[in-house]
Amino acid sequence: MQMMEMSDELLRLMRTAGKVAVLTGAGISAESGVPTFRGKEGLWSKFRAEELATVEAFMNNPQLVWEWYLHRRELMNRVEPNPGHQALVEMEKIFDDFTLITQNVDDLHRRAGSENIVELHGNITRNKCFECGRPYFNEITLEGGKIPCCECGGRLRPDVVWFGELLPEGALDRAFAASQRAELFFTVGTSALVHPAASMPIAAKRSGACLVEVNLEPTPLTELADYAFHGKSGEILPHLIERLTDDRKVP
Ligand code: BJW
Ligand code: ZN
Repeated sequence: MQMMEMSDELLRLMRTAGKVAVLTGAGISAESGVPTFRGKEGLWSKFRAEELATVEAFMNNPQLVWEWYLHRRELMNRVEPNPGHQALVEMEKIFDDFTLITQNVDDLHRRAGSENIVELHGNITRNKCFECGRPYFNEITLEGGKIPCCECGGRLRPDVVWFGELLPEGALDRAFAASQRAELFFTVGTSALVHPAASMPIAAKRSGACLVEVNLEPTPLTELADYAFHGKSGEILPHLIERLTDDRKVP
C-alpha cells in the first residue's frame, strides 16, 4: 500500500484501464456542506445513524425520523456538487466501462452530471409507502404533526435503505458485477463500515482489481488498498484527473 504522490505505475494503469468502478460515501459530499455520518464534524453526531436510520426508529417515532429527513432534504437541496463529484463526471467520459456505485442519498452525483450511477441506499428526494412500497411524488409536510399516508393507508417514508433492510432490487447485482469486472476500483469518502457496500472493494480486489482509496483518514480498507490517498476528495480526485489527462495527451 502506498500513500504518496501520484505514482507512474498508477498513472500507467489509469491510462490503459477500460473497466473502472468507484464506490462513494458521505465524505465526497462533505466539501459541499453535507455532514458525514460518523466523523467528528458530523451534524448527526447528536443521533447516531444506527439510531435513526432503522425501521424500529420509524415505527417508534416516525415524527422524529421524518423531521431528520426533512431537515437533511432541505439542506441537500441547498448545496451544490463539488470538484470531487465533477472529477467523477470526467472519469465517466474517459473510461469505456465506468460504474459509479454510491451509498449517498443526496442526489449530488446525478446533479453533477454522472450517468451510470448505482444508488445502493436509495435517494432522499423520493418518498414511498412504508407498507406497499408505492412511490409518492408530492411534497411531504408534517402539518399538525401528522405523518402523511398512502392510498392504502400505510404511512409514507423516505425512499432510502435503513439498517436491516434489503438494498433496492437490482442495485446489489449491478454493483457486484461492476466491482468484479473492474480493473481499477476507487473507494472515495467512505468509512467502509457498512455492508454490503463495504464488500464491493473487497470483491473487486479478489477479482484482480487495483484498489485505490481516497479518504480523509485511514479505514479498514487501507491495508487492502494498492494506493491510499489521505486528504480531501475534492482536491485529490481533480488532481488525479489532471495528471491523467496531461498524460493521455502524450503520444
Ligand atoms: C472525507 C472527507 C473529504 C470526510 N474527502 N473523505 C456484514 C457484516 C456486519 C454487518 C452487516 C453485514 N452485512 C449486513 C450487515 C448489517 C448492516 C451493517 O452493515 N451494519 C454495520 C454498521 C455493522 N447492513 C445493513 O443492514 C444493510 N442491509 C443489508 O445488509 O440487508 C441484508 C440483511 C438484512 C437483514 C439482516 C442482515 C442482512 C443496509 C445498510 C443501510 C445503511 N443505511 C444508511 C442510511 C441511508 C439513508 C440515509 O442517508 O439516511 O446509509 S446508514 C449510513 O451509513 C448511510 C451511509 O450510506 C452509510 C455509510 O456511511 P459512509 O458513507 O461511509 O459515511 P461515514 O460518515 O461513515 O464515513 C465518511 C468518511 O468520509 C469518513 O471516513 C471520513 O474520514 C471521510 N471524509 N470528509 C474525503 N472531504
Ligand atoms: Zn401504500
